[in-house]
Amino acid sequence: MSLLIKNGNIVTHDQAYRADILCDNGVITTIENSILETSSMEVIDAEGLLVMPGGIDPHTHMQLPFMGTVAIDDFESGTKAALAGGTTTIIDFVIPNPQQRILDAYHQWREWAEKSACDYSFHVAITWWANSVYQDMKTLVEQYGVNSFKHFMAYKNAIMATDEMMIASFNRCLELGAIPTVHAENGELVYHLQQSLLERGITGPEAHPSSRPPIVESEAANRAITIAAAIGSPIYIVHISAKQTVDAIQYAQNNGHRVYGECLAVHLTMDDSVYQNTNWEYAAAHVMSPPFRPKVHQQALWNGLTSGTLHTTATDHCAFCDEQKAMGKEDFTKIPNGVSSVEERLTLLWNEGVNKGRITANEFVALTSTNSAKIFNIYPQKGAIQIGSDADFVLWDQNRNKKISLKTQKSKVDFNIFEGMKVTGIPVCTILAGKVAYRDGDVIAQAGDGRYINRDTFAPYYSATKLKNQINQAKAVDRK
Ligand code: DUC
Ligand code: ZN
Ligand code: ZN
Ligand code: ZN
Repeated sequence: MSLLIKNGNIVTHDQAYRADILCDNGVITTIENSILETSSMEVIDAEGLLVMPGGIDPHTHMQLPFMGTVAIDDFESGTKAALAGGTTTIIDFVIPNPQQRILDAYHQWREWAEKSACDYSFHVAITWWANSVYQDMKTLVEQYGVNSFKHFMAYKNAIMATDEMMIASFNRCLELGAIPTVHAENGELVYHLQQSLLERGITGPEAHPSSRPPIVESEAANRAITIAAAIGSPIYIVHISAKQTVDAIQYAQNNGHRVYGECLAVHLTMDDSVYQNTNWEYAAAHVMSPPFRPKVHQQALWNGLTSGTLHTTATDHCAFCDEQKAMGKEDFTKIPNGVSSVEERLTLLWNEGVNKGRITANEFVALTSTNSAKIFNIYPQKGAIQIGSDADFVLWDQNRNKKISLKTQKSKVDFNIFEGMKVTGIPVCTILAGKVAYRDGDVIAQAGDGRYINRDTFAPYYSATKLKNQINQAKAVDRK
């Protein structure tokens, strides 16, 4: 059956116009002023609504085994929450245990993700280094459509990547046409600060931000950028939360380095006052890394987005219930890190961004969808409303109000850090591959409706670097 979306106001990253859209076999086949409906079409009247490309969340952790527990939203509940929030594609993370073959970990995650209700893809984390890792990276790129590898510069004694590992891996990424990404926090410093806080008897969640101050993030970002620059590789930095990091990225970009920056909807909307709450459960619910920051950093993130220094918004969705958070009751360093927001990202960005005049509706589309599709090389299959693009849409009512609440959320977590927040501008219908996946509070898509998305290599960067190397080599030969 084909799907006809009539009378909508189409908004993409660079256009806004009124047209009808016809979808067949999961892709867009016609975009015209007026398309005649026939009996073989399911028709959606989008009068008064914005029709935008479905959201792409480039950073989620569904059912992640982490810090002695497993994130509560699995690939079914987490992707249903995504659809309810207007997101149609997630890029999650395969995180191998150190010494685990990364190809084995990849297959494990693929199996877990078969129950996804929205489309999905994977970044693969480099948590150790050996010849098998070097080999498996090639297999992942060439046979499994992986074009990005993640490096955790934090989490010492667990998954932390050292400089030596990053140098080897960034080099390998460049050879393969993949992009390295980093969680930028100096893991040695975080460890040191955590121990000294504990030694002073400070054990509660209020210590969490003190153990991970902004300089811990900007130092690591600078170091990762330097390694990438020395190698000649682009780099993507996840969940930037601090002004100093935005400044470091801008400086590198001004010097010709291809640095991409991501920030989280939660960091844009919430500040560090949450850790001062004397209710342990409340403060612990907000423990994530990097932590929430003072307001001045939020402004720097918004400035980074509007100036083009930062490119994407994500969630780092990693949901833990109150009893999981309680694992750190005696020691804040044992509180599982992570918050839930895959369902709220778009509405938060609209409410705080578009409604407050910080970004335009076109920029909203770029920041929630198109830029991620371009950076991770799935544009215009995703992130676009073009003939041949996947028929993934969010139908947006910019005048509808909602109070965010645990009572209506799809996520399995047992609290909502945005409880009671009033927002204006919400998704009323989400369409995945030409089928209604969510409408008016109900998720219609089923487990398994999501498809795995292959991502191709970055030939242009690779060719440019290869060409530069060839020229340098030729020059070296000339000089001999
Ligand atoms: N930060 C979190 O808060 N959770 C998951 C992983 C991470 O880096
Ligand atoms: Zn991270
Ligand atoms: Zn993460
Ligand atoms: Zn509970």
